[in-house]
Amino acid sequence: MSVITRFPLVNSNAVYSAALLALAALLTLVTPTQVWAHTSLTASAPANGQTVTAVNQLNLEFGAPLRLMSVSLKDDAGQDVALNFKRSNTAKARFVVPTNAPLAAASYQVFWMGMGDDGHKIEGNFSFIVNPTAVAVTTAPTTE
Ligand SMILES: [Cu+2]
Repeated sequence: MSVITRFPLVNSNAVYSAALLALAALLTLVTPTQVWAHTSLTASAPANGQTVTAVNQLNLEFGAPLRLMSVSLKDDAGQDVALNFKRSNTAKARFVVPTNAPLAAASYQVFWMGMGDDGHKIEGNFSFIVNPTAVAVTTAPTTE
């Protein structure tokens, strides 16, 4: 009668756990944060904080498609400025919202609100200045 004794070099459960931990760590490193968080405005024209000489439309670009539910524009006197905005029925990442007329010289705030794929509300705002006599200043796209 022989006694067979196994001397595993490593415990297979330990290897499995270590592999899972390594995989989890790798996924954390390579997965963009957008997967976990709601999308947001990645760029706009005019850009946040930008001074421009003229504006007849607002361009909004998001990190992932959403349904844009509302966009409103206020000047520095708190007055609503008319936009030709139409609520989107399909999710898109880029939107162009024309103004009803070229914007007068003032500073402006844009408030936007969208609906993500999971039905959650996402909102934000950005501001810019219209100054027809300004030398156009370019700024990096906003990350807000
Ligand atoms: Cu959500």
